[in-house]
Amino acid sequence: MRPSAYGVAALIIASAVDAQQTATPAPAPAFTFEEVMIPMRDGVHLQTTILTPVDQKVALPILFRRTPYGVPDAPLSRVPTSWKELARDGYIFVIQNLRGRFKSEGVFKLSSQVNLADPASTNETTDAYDSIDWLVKHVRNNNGKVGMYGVSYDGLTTALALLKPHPALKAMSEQAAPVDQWMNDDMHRYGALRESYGVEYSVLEQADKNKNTNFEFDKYDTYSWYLGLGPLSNVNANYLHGSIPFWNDLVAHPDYDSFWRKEGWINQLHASTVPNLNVAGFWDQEDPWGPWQIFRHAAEHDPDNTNFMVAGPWYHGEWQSPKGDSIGLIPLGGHETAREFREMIEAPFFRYYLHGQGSKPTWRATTFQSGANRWRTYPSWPPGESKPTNLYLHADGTLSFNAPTPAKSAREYREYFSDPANPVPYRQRPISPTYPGGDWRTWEVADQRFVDNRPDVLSFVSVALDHDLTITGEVAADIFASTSGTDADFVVKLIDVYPESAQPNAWDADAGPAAGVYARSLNGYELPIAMEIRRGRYNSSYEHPHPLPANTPVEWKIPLRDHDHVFLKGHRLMVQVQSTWFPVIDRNPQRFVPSIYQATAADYVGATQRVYSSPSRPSHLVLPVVP
Ligand code: PG9
Repeated sequence: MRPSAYGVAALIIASAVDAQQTATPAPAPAFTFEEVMIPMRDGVHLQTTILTPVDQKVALPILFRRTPYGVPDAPLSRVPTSWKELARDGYIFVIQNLRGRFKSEGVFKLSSQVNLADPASTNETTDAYDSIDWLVKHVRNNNGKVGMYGVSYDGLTTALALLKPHPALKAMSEQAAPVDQWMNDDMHRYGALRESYGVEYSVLEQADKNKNTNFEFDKYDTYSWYLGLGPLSNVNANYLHGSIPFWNDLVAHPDYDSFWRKEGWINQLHASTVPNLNVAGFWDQEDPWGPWQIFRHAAEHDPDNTNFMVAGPWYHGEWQSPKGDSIGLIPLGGHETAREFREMIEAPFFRYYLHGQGSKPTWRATTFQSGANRWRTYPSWPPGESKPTNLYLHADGTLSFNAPTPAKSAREYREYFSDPANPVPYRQRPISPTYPGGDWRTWEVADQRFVDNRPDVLSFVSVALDHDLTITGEVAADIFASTSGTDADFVVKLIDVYPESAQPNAWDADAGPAAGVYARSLNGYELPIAMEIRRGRYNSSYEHPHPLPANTPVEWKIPLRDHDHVFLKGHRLMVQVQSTWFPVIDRNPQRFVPSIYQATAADYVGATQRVYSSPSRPSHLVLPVVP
């Protein structure tokens, strides 16, 4: 990782900020600095930095973060932005490198496996336990209460402590933690490989113990690089040569087998074991799913109401950035959502549980509702008043709340030719490398007009809304589709289309900084609200992939996650359907093969895809509409 404040994806924001702080010598450190090697139960020592406020007068709680990205190794010159609100209350900040990273001993496996039945095993749950035990006994002037927090990997190591928490762990905030890397989040979407992320992240963390390593591309446009790479087997054959253990695991386990079931640590969580503030971004390009699963699993047994959910209009980790006043081009009504989150929600949460001041949240979920641009609190999630409402795709390219009728359905489907040799880019080319960052962070809000005219993307559009339409809760797609091949992917996007006028519109004046990938105006902007992919081989079983029957319509159920958005009056709804999303998702060969990692170039074939719309095959989205 390079020490640019928000460079290497937001995943490493806090660590990046820490590293940046260490770049200049500290004339007057805000914290005293101490580095220790904390022993684990198996004798491995973990490199840990302890930062104590220089003006500490009373015993303070510890805020503990565990990271693979590197800890500050010199005094900080000032309080990092993301800590400011917390630091006002007074904490001893402790940051630890995971085993096998930087000066920490042991091996970094990039694994979430936790086997509590094996007393001899060590994992992120036992390392958190052992570290907390050591900290409360050895850190001077601590008050015996520990909080854990962190974004993404640091959120994962936080959340894994839920499985066997140390008694001194009194509160935590997992933020964007993945929970099952085959089902969703960083590495796959329901078994469809996140190719560019999988390659680049595995290299980032496993190429060199002592640093974060950016994969060296020989061209800027990674779309063209991954296309030139050809079949996935070439990743190892031509570049990694088996040197990256996590990539080797991905390749060895294409299906949802016992390896991935063990990686899916969430299956062991059925209760709220520690007060937890789960945090998710609605436009998180890495881990949008995990926090909602942790929230739901912990809610299975939560008699003391200690399990909370916060979600906002954020890319991965944006809630720890200075402001969060826009997402891409889209302004957020003058709100600084990131600062507001930290001030109004995160700091009071830890203040209550670790300092015993203030009061417990009375809500179960708080969101920043996009479109309306306001904070909302809910006593339950999804809120009871949301009604699942079908939004139908029609064969004439329209979208409406009316089901297809026999009369209207003279034409029963729309079709396109999906060509793996010319896949639909997931964002506008050139597609820069994932790391060290850039437009990767905001691609999920990019104006989808960049694919509007592709013959292999179907768009369905509604009339302009005559009233605001609020969706709060889970969105899903239920598509009837066929392929002329024997395997296929379908990507579904729900889009908010801004009104168009020849004049600059009201939003343009205060639009956020325009990254190169965006159109310059919000006139007609096509803002994705929800996007997801399903891979046909896993339609009937995740464990045992099956070929699709060629030229036969089948039902595709595609979960599109939780959302809270208002489509404003005058806007239109759009749904786009396509079968490639490259290179964030690897190309489906479209001819069934036992493992896509073993596919040859000849296995990648074009196929005709049909999306049906008829009374018996009514492709639709299910929207949680608030009346
Ligand atoms: N999304 C990154 C990650 C988390 C956990 C496992 C693998 C990758 C991150 O931002 O840390």
